[in-house]
Amino acid sequence: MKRLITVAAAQLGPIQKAEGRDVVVARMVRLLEQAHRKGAHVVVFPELAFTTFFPRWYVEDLDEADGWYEQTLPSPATQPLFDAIRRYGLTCYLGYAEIAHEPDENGVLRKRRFNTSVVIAPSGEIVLKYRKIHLPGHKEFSTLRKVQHLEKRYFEVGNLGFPVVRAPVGPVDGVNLGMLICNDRRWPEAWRELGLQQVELTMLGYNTPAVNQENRGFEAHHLRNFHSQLSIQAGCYQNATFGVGVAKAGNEDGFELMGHSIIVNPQGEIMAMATSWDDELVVADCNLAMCELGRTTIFNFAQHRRLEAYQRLASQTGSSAPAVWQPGQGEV
Ligand code: CDV
Repeated sequence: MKRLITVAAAQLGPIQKAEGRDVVVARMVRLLEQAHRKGAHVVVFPELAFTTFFPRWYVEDLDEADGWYEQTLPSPATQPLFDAIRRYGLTCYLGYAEIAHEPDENGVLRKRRFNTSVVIAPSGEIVLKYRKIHLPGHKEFSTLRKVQHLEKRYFEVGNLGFPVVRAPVGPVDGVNLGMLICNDRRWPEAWRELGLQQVELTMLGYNTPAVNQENRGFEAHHLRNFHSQLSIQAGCYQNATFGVGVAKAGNEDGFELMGHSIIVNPQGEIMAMATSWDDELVVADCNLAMCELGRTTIFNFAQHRRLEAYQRLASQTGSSAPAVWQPGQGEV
């Protein structure tokens, strides 16, 4: 039996450093209107959707950067977005920078900063929260880089694991919804955490520089998009889930972010793709029943996974060099 929902990737064009939330929220509301007109049930926005990709800018004192973060959701500035979600009866994925006043791992109450996403129900209620786990970049100003990537300065590692929830979406009573944020999409462990909870729709937003900024050797420009799509398509196929990867794209104060937002099916095929580096909505009809084939055959985890052979996965972080074989030694 078909379980059909219409999914929209709401790509955002660039947001300049000087631009305020009022301008961005109005653009997002326009995308929600379009999504409604096109019959979408769920809309996915990018990572850190309300601001420019601020981790490229160094600040000495993080308290001076509070303006990039949300202290409450909704706030007076973001309320129009929640009003539109309610008006159009949409489920929504939203990425934002979060300030939370909560105890740390030592039980000390303090101001904490996370790169966060939420699922918002058509009622405006927040259904599920995820805090980004794979934070790329560095903590201190780097003189080796042309462009800073200070996510490790601006955010703590997420402390909510990889949650999945079953919630109604449009005409379908229960859809297993999961989230990743940007760099997480490159890590198979993150997808597998969701796959082990039978995720059916994996939503993720990203801000990915259009060229590799690491400055450690040449990477051809087209590979940026290739690696992004490769990761999302493989994650969807290997975990029998639909996936929606949504960019913040374009030229932000002279720094380019790639676009190519995509909707992917559980076979790993791209169903729809953005073609601009601007605000753009792409839509696809997703039959969630398609998730069953992979989940019950080649990726039937209960039948085929071999935990006894995966010791390193949860006990070792960095790679280690293998034993060196010498001629005449025989089989190692
Ligand atoms: N915002 C990100 O997480 N960006 C990374 C870049 C730095 C590689 C990404 O994985 O797209």
